[in-house]
Amino acid sequence: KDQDNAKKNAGEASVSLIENGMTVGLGTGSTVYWMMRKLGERVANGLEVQGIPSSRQTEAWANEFGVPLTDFSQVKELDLAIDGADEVDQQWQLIKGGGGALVREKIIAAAARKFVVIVDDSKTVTQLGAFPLPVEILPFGWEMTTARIVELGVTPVIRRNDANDIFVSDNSNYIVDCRFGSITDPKTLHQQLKQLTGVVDTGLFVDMSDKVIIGHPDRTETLSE
Ligand code: DER
Repeated sequence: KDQDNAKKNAGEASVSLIENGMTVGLGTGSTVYWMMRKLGERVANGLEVQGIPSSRQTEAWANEFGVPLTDFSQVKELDLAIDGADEVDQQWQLIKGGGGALVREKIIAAAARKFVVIVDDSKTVTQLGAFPLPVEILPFGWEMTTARIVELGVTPVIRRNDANDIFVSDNSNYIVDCRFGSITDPKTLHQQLKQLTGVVDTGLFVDMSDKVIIGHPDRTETLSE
């Protein structure tokens, strides 16, 4: 319950950053759910905004809550992107991808002038890596790609859904979760992974966060440059 309130506080606080006429990147996850719900209320009260969703789930919430949508054929850049994270360290480096949407989330974050991270207070860490790092890989030859990742000193675990079938992302790819334990140099590790044949992208969002909103059960804390 406390964590729900913390997520709700962070999600709702972020909506005050959205100004009339903005195009906004819409992240994915249960914290984003609260942002979408609040944004829908503001749209109902007259706010003009257009969003680009980072997942089918977020697209469904946009339709449910009445948030108008657009796409990258219509906008040159996003004024703002708002998204959750699985871990945030003290340099605001992120691990994302718990919700399986990291590839589109990173495209959206990279397209935004400002990238705002909304987390409950359980996500802040001194060092990244306790959360298994999601890495999206192509299905073709995934066993070979996984073998290449093993050479970085970790055993990737192919993500499966509740029916124990291999999880398939919105991009029709697979995800492996990599338990590095602690990640002292996220920039280098991302580059080492990203360059491997078969790897699409990683859940390391390095030097991308412009603002972090931390939700507590009874308040929010905003960190910005
Ligand atoms: O998958 C993602 O990157 C999501 O943003 C996710 O990590 C955050 O999930 P939560 O808001 O449901 O905790």
